[in-house]
Amino acid sequence: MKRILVTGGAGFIGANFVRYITAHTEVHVVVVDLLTYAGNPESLKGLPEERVELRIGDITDAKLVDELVSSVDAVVHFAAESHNDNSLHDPAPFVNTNVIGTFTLLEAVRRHDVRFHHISTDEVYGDLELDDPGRFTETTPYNPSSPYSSTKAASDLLVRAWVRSFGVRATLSNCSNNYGPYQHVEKFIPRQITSILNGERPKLYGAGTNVRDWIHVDDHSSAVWTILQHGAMGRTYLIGADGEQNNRDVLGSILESMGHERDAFDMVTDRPGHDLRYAIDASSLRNELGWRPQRQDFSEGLAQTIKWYRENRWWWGLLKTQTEERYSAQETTNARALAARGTEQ
Ligand code: NAD
Ligand code: TDX
Repeated sequence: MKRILVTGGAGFIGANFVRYITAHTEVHVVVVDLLTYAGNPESLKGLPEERVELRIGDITDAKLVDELVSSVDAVVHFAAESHNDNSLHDPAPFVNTNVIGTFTLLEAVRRHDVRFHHISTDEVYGDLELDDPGRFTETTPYNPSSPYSSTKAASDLLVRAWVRSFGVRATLSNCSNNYGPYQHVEKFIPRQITSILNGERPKLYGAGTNVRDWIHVDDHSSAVWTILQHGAMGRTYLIGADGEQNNRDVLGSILESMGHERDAFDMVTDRPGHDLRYAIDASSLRNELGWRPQRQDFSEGLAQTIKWYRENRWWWGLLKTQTEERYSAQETTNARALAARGTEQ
């Protein structure tokens, strides 16, 4: 593999993956990114120009996608609308980018017989009960809850169908919740860190008992690179690092390591349809491909992430104001939606 196309490479995980590839391989990377509210070319700052090329464009643009795909050995597909809260307020871009965008890429890789790796989420499996001893595996039935996760599920199924029907050389991975540098401040961990840095109280949805399975973004990158090199065609791999914690505990740790009381937060209206618990069994990836996470010390990863946001206000300062304005508007709509649901029952 000499030259790869990374879709969504100016987003959180995509940019970290491009950084990982640049540091650990000789591969030349072409990034295609629409630079939506979530994309930031500054996230690729400092990378060697002769190794990393940014093309601003839409993955639903079939002509552009065809041109880009025809010039590479593999495509790693991160581009997506990725935030559950936004999908509850305006699902249209989720259907467009996540479903039509993936379809457009699949048609191009089919035409040019190019290797494809599809990035997806554990949310396609729905949620687990808090007291369920089980975890998601590659054979757990799909049962997505939100417009976001249902469009990701749809995109996964398209990839599987293109493998089966057309022999497209593709692999898929479904990863748990990522954290690390360059994550948009709309997401849980950076939202809380940046609120505290701004002297504002963090906001916990509902009782904060919902569980997420946290993985450092560098471990996601190494897993994807392993699958790209050694994955079996048509296979789905689950990526996770045994990092289950409830939101209240994560927020307590953030507050504590920033010098505040663990309970110095506000409880706010819950997310409608809020998934209870995600948990990944990544044993296929470990046993079959020999992958191991290297960043499992959550306290250390969190401390480094807090340090990054503390030192890089230039990257998130403007985004923060816009994001909190959007959240204020969404909170009113959520409260109405929950109240309406209550009266129906
Ligand atoms: P992100 O929102 O930070 O980045 C998405 C990127 O895609 C942005 O740069 C955006 O500009 C770009 N994009 C959006 N629409 C586009 C379009 N039509 N054409 C071209 N580019 C477009 O998302 P992220 O958190 O980095 O997630 C990346 C991928 O990983 C997604 O597919 C997501 O479903 C998946 N994933 C995320 C997590 C997580 O915890 N964040 C976990 C598992 C899987
Ligand atoms: O302010 C908040 N308060 C809060 O309690 C925010 C933004 C979130 N939460 C809760 C909701 C979730 O239980 O924190 C948890 C994590 O929330 P998000 O960061 O929005 O992530 P989640 O909804 O779990 O989805 C993430 O992981 C799977 C990514 O955003 C998805 O792209 C990925 O597929």
